Amino acid sequence: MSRHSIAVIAGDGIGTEVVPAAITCLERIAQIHSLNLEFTHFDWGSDYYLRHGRMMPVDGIEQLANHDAIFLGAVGSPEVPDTESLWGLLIPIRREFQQYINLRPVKTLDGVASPLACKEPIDILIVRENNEGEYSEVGGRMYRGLPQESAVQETIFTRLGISRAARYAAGLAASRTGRLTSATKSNGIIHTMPFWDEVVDETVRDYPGVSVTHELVDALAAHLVLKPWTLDVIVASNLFGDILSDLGSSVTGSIGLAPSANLNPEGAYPSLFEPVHGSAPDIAGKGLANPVGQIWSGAMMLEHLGHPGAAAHLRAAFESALRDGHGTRDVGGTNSTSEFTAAVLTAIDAHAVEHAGAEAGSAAVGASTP
Ligand code: GGG
Repeated sequence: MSRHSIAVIAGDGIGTEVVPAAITCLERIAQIHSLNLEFTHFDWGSDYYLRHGRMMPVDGIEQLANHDAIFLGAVGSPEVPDTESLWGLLIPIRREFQQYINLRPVKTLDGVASPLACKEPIDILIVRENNEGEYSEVGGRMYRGLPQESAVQETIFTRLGISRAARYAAGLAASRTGRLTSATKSNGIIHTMPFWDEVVDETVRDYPGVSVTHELVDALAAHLVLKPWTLDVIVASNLFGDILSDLGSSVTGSIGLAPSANLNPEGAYPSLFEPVHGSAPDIAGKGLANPVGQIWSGAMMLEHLGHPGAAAHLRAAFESALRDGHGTRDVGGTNSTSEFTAAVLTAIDAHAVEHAGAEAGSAAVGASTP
């Protein structure tokens, strides 16, 4: 029996609702596929901050380092400054564990209506650079409260950071259609973005079957809304990737559906799996949250841990629950979080025979989408 220790940080708001829902599904999948998933829960997040003045303990990173993967819900609370909730937990984890790829699939699912008039299927992989770029603590504030108050925020791009994101994205593109789109803004951002373009081009030259198109991020945002089905793999900086993936998931029906994997592709450190959505304080505690993004992130985690058959089984289950009309309110349905989770559990059992023992291979770590 394969054993994996998984650190769980449900975090804030709806994270505390969708994480237990997803773990129930993962436990059922583990039973069927003879996996031993050991979940260790950490009560870190905004409530912890209000009690201790920090989002996680001083030795939080060391505590997480002993696990095979990290399963995160959401961070963010109206009672805690956003800079604290993000820079006190998620960003240090991404950086300390060199999770330099944030893989964010964007895909239409049967049973979920897209707001777009044209119903062509969408199947995009967004590769977001996850360790540098616009997310930088370099800078500062001067003359607070005075008329000359000013703020400087430096954007940091390195050859290493750009090339490893481009290499990962090109590898994915090579295993799919060979089409890679790079998000740029080299007409306006005149130092970092031409550098980004050059390093992407140099890197992609090593992949003869891959052609890269540079699209200005504003035009690419419009492209995602007007003709998303013509896009395949997108590589983008930290900020551009974050914005494009929220937009992309909304185009497929709801940000509540969107999963993500924060990957250390070398496996030297644990990778982290989380839905793209945040803590959604407006609906927290009401049983309205859509657990698909969290469950799908769980499937990406299973795939990363070397269990593509179990991952495919879990994806098939939530897909079939959606197809059968069991949606939460954000996708036009009437299910509560627990009703939808019950429908996924039923579908897991219904698909057990066809998926049990089928550990079919996949092309890239965490890349497979339903
Ligand atoms: N699901 C994790 C979460 O709560 N994310 C909120 C957020 O603001 N993330 C920013 C980011 O991914 O950079």
